[in-house]
Amino acid sequence: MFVVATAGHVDHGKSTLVRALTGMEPDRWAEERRRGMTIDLGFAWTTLPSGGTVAFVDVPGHERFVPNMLAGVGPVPAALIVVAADEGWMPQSAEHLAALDALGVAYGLLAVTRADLADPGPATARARAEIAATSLGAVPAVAVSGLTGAGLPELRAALDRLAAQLPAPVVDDPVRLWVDRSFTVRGSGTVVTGTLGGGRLRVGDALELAGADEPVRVRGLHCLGEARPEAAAVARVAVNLRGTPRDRLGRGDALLTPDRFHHTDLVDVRLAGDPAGDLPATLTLHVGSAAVPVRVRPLGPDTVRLRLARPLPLLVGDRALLRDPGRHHVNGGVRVLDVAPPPLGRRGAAAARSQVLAELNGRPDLAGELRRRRLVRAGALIRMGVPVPTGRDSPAWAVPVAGDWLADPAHWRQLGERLTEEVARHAREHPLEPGMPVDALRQRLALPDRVLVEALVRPPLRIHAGRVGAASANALPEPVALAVSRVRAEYGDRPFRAPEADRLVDFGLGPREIGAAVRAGALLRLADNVVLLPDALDDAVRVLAGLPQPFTLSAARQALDTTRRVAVPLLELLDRRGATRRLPDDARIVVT
Ligand SMILES: Nc1nc2c(ncn2[C@@H]2O[C@H](COP(=O)(O)OP(=O)(O)OP(=O)(O)O)[C@@H](O)[C@H]2O)c(=O)[nH]1
Ligand SMILES: [Mg+2]
Repeated sequence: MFVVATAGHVDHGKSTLVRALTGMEPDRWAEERRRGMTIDLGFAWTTLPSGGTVAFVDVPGHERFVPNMLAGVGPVPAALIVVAADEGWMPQSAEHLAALDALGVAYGLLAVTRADLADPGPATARARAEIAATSLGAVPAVAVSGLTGAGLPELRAALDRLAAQLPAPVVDDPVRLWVDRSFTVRGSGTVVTGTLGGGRLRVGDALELAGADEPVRVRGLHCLGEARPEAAAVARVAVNLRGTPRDRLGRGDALLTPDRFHHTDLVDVRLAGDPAGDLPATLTLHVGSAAVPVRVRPLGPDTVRLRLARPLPLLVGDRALLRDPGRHHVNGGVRVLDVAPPPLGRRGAAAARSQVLAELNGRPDLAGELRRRRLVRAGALIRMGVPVPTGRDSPAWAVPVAGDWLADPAHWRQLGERLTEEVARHAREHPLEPGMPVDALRQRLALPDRVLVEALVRPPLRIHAGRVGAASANALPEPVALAVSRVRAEYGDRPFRAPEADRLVDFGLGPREIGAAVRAGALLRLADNVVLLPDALDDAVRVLAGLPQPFTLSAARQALDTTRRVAVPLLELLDRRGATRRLPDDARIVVT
């Protein structure tokens, strides 16, 4: 199927022509038929000589209804421009053409209608000249009469040729169906219609709807009045939604493949039209079938930041249009450069941003995004419309550094260096701690995710017990090593005597130092403030094994030449380690 939108001044014969081509009535409303004027979008379709189908989105020409016209042409890539032979080029001919141009519509046809009333020559010449200067370029022209039917076969043939020129739709693309109508069908519930420009819809699909917490389900699908299990782009579709109240959505909403779009209310765009400095502070942004008020902040000569009154699912590269509703003026098209732009807080940030934007062209550019964002999730980029290659063909810098995080290679290297510095600094400032806590590092490096810290740790650094330190974390900090060596010097020949609390203080062994020494295996802690040199355990077993078995606590104390303060916890430790066993009468034996 191929979809084409009409365009042209009021009363120039658009609806009459669609009616003559399709036999269907595009003016759906009684009021439209009473007034002989299109107010809202109309839909009709027919089979072309080739056997293909063309669906028309018929738009109103009256200047009051330009927003409706824009909702109709927004999602449609081809236009049938209608000019009346007897009236020629008129204001809304120009405004509609400006809109098509702003949206970058590249495929079209000119139909000069009411050719039974006047010579179509002058109107044709003028219209072709106007159209040639736009994104449509040179278009074929056909003189027709909706009244007599003259020229209709030629027009049908021209529509067939136009259809053959259109680029093939990408049916693997995610779905972004801009809703142009919503209504209720008795017994079925809410139905929305739209032009499916890419992707595929199936009955049963779950789709995302901005502002809804839950996905909406496709209960039924119709294409051109026929029920279908599935519809692939390009197609006019009517989607019956399960359990979605009619007032939950309408024109300007979009049904989306879940998790594939970023809803944004802030975009940086390039202007093709009025210069940034000439734009009023508030305008209306038209994109797809949506029309949203925006605040305009000029950044460069042809770049602006737009703050949208409500978020839209926009992608890098999207074309949209700015219009001043008060002045009936299409200010021009815009091309979306960034759907997640950085805040402009600092002084000079706007100027710097304008330089960045000057380099962008709206074509998704993964390497550039990584350079600018430095660290970003692949999923986030995909939702912005920047494809991320996967599999064997992807370049090394497009492979996630952790989870689905992608990093600019230079930035990642720098982060690795900073991590090493931070760990070294932490070791200097907290010599007794066994490394820097991962979360403290995460904050220090302003990283959004702990897995990034983990991925940055390289030998000789390592993560142990939630901290990042040197792999040789067993090495003692210098002051503690000194204290331990003094213990050894003083107690080496009486290994079962533990220094009293005040001696520990003399040595400089407070609770933290003792903790560090114990973790490093330089001291053995039997109880609070009761420490021995680590070889004491093996020595004790040897001494105790020399005693008549079983032996009492008092015999052990004497043999070890120590006090109860040491003997009691020492024997308990040996019990726990299975070196000794305590018998029911409290005597012990050495387990051999
Ligand atoms: N003689 C003659 N009259 C025509 C022709 N086409 C349209 N008309 C008449 O022109 C008037 C306007 O036609 P429409 O088809 O409603 O025009 P339109 O472009 O759809 O108008 P809007 O939707 O309001 O913008 C009607 O009275 C039609 O009967 C034609 O080819 N020949
Ligand atoms: Mg009409």
